[in-house]
Amino acid sequence: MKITFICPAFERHAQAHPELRAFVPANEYIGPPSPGIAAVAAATPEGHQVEFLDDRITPFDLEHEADLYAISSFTPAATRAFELGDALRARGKKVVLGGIFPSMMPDLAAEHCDAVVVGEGEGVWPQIVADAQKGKLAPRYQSQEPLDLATIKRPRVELYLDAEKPGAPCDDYPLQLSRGCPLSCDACVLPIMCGSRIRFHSEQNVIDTMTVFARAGKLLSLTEDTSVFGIHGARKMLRKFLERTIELQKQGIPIKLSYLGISMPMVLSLDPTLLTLMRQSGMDRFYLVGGFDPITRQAFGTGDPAAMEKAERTIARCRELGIDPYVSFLVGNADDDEGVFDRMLEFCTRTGVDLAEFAISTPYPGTPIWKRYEAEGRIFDRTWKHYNDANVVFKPHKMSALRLQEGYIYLWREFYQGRQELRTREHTRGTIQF
Ligand code: B12
Ligand code: SF4
Repeated sequence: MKITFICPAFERHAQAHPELRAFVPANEYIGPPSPGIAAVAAATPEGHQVEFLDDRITPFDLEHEADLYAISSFTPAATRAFELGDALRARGKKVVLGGIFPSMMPDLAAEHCDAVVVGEGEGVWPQIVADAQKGKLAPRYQSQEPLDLATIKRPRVELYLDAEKPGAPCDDYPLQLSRGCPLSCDACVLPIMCGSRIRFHSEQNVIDTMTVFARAGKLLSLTEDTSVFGIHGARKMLRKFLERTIELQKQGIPIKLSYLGISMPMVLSLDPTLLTLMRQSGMDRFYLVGGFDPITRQAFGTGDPAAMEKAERTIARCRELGIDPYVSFLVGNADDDEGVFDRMLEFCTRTGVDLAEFAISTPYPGTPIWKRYEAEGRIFDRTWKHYNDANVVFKPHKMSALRLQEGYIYLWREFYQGRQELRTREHTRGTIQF
């Protein structure tokens, strides 16, 4: 069979609000496709032709020919995923939908495909391919338990490299060390999607994946804050990973690491030897998330002095370590009143943060916050493409939806209007997830 994986288009900040382009002097981010596609493609049994099409880069041709379409979708991409599913099925094509959104909303997804995959795909994919070949797809597939990641094949990331548009490559790719998280932050889907135990990829798979990207000259980022947790052996694994990376770099493999994603207060708990290793591996940026954890929610939401002091220390600590803080601020949390916007801007001025992005709190389906807002009748917009952190889809607690939407634009404008020097920076240093 010919199997075509598709990453459907969705809107980033600048695409959702083109007016931002007038005052944000940063390069627009060309993000990677969902990491799930390469992971599932690797589990395809021998004897099938696999291709990957990135609808974000080149709009999918609705006359395309294949035997089976495998569409991956997180929430912002669900609108387009459903459009593609409907159009392909109207031509009699077989469509499988998987990813975070179909996993959280399987009944809705089922209306737009022949089979929905709930949860991790690698374990069920060989069966799906076999069933599709026999013309007997089941309506739903779900692994019975979390996968042992040590047993899976390395992701077929070459598919991503082949799909890059000449002259407009993806800015970076995430490198995953593990899946799962024992915490349950109210806005996060990860523990629900991947379970509460941190499970690790095999060292060999991580190294091999990293090497493929490195040889293609790609920047890699570590996007999971779980990497620095002092439980389940995660921090030990991160340390080992950094040591191996440094060794490989010494052997001449051109590995380029860009950032580690982490909740702001966690920076304060990291020990200096780990941070030294990070620097030695070339990683020189933290993607600091503010407004997701209770401390920074309080700092920006209520202006609580003790919480604010902690948030400020986070930035000071990054500076001491020579690691650039790039802050992703989340607004629209329950404590946020109209003062939140200026509190964030003043924080940036006081601490000298010169790279930031601003996102609107979004109740993603399946998360605790989604369930709470549903019960409270706060959710007024179910157009999934609006669930991209750039639109208000719920009734906020302490201001109107309109005020929150305006405040988000105000933050981007006010923050960047005095920072036009960003335009002169080298491409990577002047690119944000915008
Ligand atoms: C890595 C990551 C990124 C990376 C890569 C993004 C990407 N292209 O997916 C970066 C840092 C670039 C990023 C950015 C953004 N992200 Co992000 N990101 C994550 C993160 C940390 C992990 C996701 C992941 O890699 N999972 C592991 C892979 C293997 O799992 P998976 O893709 O789900 O695939 C598995 C299954 O779903 C299934 N599967 C998937 N597809 C298919 C298809 C088929 C056919 C089958 C059979 C199975 C299957 O099998 C796979 C393997 O088991 C999550 C946070 C979290 N805590 O979950 C957020 C998350 C996915 N991001 C999110 C968002 C909103 C964004 C942004 C849109 C934010 C913004 N406004 O800019 C941007 C988009 C940028 C872009 N791509 O251009 C949201 C999505 C919300 C939701 N519930 O749908 C999340 C959940 C964070 C959150 N807010 O809670 N992100
Ligand atoms: S945000 Fe991070 S710490 Fe919180 S539940 Fe998600 S993965 Fe775990």
